[in-house]
Amino acid sequence: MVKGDGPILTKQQFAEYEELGFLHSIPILSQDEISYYRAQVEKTCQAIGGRVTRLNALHLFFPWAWELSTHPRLLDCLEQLLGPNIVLKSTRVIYKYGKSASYVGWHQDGITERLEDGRAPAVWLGLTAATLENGCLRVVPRSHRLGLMPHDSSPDLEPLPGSTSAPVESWFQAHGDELSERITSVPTDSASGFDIVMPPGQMSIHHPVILHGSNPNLSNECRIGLSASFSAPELYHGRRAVAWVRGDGRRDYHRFEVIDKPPMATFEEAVDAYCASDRPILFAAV
Ligand SMILES: O=C(O)CCC(=O)C(=O)O
Repeated sequence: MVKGDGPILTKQQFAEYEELGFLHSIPILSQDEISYYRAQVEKTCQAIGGRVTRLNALHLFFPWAWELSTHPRLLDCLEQLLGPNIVLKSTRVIYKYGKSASYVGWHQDGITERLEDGRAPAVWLGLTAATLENGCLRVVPRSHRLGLMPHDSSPDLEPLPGSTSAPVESWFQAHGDELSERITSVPTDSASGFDIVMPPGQMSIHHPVILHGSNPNLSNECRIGLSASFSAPELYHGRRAVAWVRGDGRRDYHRFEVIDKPPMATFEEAVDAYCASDRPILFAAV
């Protein structure tokens, strides 16, 4: 597995992750890489059907998406937080059109697997700038200390024991232009949110219990980012196969199926396979 040439997190950044529950502004992509991956996203969205706003699991179909999600510099950072072995559990490309009402409600990623360990973070890597106006990722600093909270469930998510939130009858009726599959009903004082403003090519890392979301895009330009969830292998207890993206640790020791090679498909084959799969595709309202 290829190793990058940094960036290396400082002691202070470790302490910040522990204390605040997130890190940001970590430079990952060069200008050429930003242009290349952005062009791949645009081409993929067009091929899949035009005004696509959220695509899950592209890394299992498209070689470019695997490369982006396993960029050596990105994995170098994670290795420092997670240890030598890393699995990639899921990815989402979120494409927020200019002047679009789509937003991501406050949620905690860890709710899906009931995971509260900081060695199962998610990253957000921008292919455009992330600004206040275009609805950058927002987090509530230190909220990872609050533990998991009741979430209004997505259709495949059991409520937390003791949760009083009513089941949502129709996800789209209830949440309109909501892009997230997990939304908490905890009233979050928006003033307590920290806006992760970053130039293109930079990355943030957030703890699985931190409350986060993002606002609609009020600007004229699109906002594009990759969100990807990783973990140390011993923390993963899900049923889906996961990609083993770094480390030589024993793979047969775990209960889950391991994918250890990037997809080899041509672009056209990947589009066909993706469209034929059960992956949800969200289209933006016109
Ligand atoms: O891209 C965004 O605005 C939010 C991404 C996010 O919250 C997630 O993928 O869990």
